[in-house]
Amino acid sequence: ADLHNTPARVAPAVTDRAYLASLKGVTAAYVITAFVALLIGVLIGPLQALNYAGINVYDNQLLRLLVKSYYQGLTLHGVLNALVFTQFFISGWMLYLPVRDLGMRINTKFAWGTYIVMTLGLVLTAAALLLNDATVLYTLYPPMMGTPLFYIGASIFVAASWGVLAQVVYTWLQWKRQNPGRVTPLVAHMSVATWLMWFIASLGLVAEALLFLVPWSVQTWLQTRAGGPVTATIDPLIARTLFWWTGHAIVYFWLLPAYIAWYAFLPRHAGGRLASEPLTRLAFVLFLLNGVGVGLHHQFANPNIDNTWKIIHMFLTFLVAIPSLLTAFSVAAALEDAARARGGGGVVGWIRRLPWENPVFVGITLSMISFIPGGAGGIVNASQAFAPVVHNTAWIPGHFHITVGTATTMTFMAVSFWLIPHLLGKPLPSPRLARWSQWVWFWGMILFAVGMHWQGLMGVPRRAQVSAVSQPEVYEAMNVAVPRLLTGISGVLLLIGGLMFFYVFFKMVFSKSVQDGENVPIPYSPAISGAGEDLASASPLVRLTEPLLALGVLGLIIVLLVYLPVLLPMITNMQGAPGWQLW
Ligand code: HAS
Ligand code: HEM
Ligand code: CU
Repeated sequence: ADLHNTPARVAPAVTDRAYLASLKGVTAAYVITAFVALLIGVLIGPLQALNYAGINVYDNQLLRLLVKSYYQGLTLHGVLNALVFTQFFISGWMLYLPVRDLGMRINTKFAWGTYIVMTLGLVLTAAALLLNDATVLYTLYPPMMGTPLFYIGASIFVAASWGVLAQVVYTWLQWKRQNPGRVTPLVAHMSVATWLMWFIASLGLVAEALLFLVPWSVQTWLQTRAGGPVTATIDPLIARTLFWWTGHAIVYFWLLPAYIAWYAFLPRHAGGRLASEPLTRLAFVLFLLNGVGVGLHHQFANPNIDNTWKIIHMFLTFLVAIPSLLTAFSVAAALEDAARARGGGGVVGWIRRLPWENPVFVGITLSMISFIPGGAGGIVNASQAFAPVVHNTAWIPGHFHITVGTATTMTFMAVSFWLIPHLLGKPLPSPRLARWSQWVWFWGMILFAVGMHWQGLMGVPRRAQVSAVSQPEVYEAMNVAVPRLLTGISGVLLLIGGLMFFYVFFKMVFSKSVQDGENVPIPYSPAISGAGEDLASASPLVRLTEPLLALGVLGLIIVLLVYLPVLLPMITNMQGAPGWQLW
């Protein structure tokens, strides 16, 4: 078979309209809940940017009614943006896509049930946060301690993601049974690989919560209520290590769903073709194999971990940059192919021929451009030689606002510009404003990144209310007037860009349905090099990347190999610490 120039896929038609409406409904529920969380999280961000501009707004009485401290705000910001927004969006996006891609029928009652459980987890967690009972930051670092409600809510929240995961993997296995010898279609392949990666990744956090956080907080709570001495303790090092088992890989749980949009759909928005389906499958499999066992790069500064293991995790981190470099090559090739098809020429002149009038294209492409320095900064962070310079400084928030704040967030924003019309039949109200929101957000994040990376290099710490230190001259003496100014301006730009986006988004959501959503098709891209349909005639790479379950088992074995030698000495030498409530 000629695998070149595979025509664009069309999702198998669904004839049962009531079923389709229910499937789309639950997806839309996930996506809309995600953006409500992001709205609240994003409103807090500029206050923090002002802090890093030397302006303290936390003494304001009105604000004090809402957040008691800088750290309560920071916890809400981290949890709502990085944990809640992402997981809700991804659960909708990566449930809907593989189901449509495979043309399978799922039990939508189960899907709605999972949504309800996830929302319940969110409500419990949010209640604890808003009551200032869990100001422990989104990394949940013990011995800072929240109430049991918080940890139980968070556990329910993560468990609900397993519900979606199970439904997708089960549906895929069913499809495999009904279609023996067929190659899994690309989007389904990417989705299943991502969910399996998340399963392996989440084990660390689940172990941390069930074995340590929940028992410790419940015991402390009971002992406090009994008025007796509090003897419950926790080992902070074990907790951190289990956290980063999940905590690094979670960034790929945020990134890979965006990669799905970059690989499978962006070329279509740009009027071009995906470079290679087999290579795309390889990238996702590399994340499945190597995405999780690298978490020690967050713990270079932690004592009592053998440096050999820190170095091994460092090298494995460098290896896991490879599938992202593959992605950079692939998406750049796809865009160049698209621009040349539209008559573009020159070494870089073709860039002007891309569809810069299309808000979906603009948001996704700007998010990719910002991810180039974001990813490069990640490699700096991972280098044991540089880490001591940047660790725990403002450099780090600089790094992750041009990864999760753009590659993930902007991509999801831009996706919503076609996804909501597709799901709900409500057209995008103002493409112009939508486009502008992405440009303003992009420049906001770029300025933010410059300001924060710069401040970090000058030694300004992260997670510090630097605008309220008792000796302001210490901060003044750090020579950061310019980056402080840039950070402050970026906060204002991001507020404006964010409000523009939310205006468009909610105007769309609250408008009347005026079209059949299926008239806005899922924008599958054709491929220059396809994967084919039959496994028997497929290339060795396609055959190698097909058995995702087996590859997932291999991925889990790798994680155990690089984590058990780190965890075992900790478990045999537990050091208990009592809980603290600081703010
Ligand atoms: Fe990171 C800390 C290392 C990627 C998020 N990271 C964080 C934290 C977050 C985060 C939230 O090694 C803070 C955690 C905390 O609170 O303490 N990170 C890496 C490395 C990568 C990486 C090596 N991070 C991400 C992604 C994130 C994310 C993705 C979210 C989505 N990170 C670290 C380390 C730390 C860290 C240390 C701890 C620091 C410390 O000291 O505490 C890599 O995966 C990056 C690989 C990416 C690339 C870029 C490829 C570029 C592409 C775009 C191409 C675009 C084109 C556009 C071609 C190599 C794919 C063309 C367009 C045209 C118009 C032509
Ligand atoms: C932390 C600003 C949007 C995720 C921070 C910090 C600032 C900031 C200044 C550092 C605070 C500190 O270290 O003390 C902003 C602004 C935003 C924005 C101005 C846009 C309006 C986002 C988005 C995400 C995000 C969209 C993710 C989806 C985080 C996370 C932290 C953080 C995870 C770390 C919290 C912690 O250290 O515990 N943000 N942010 N932010 N931000 Fe944002
Ligand atoms: Cu990491």
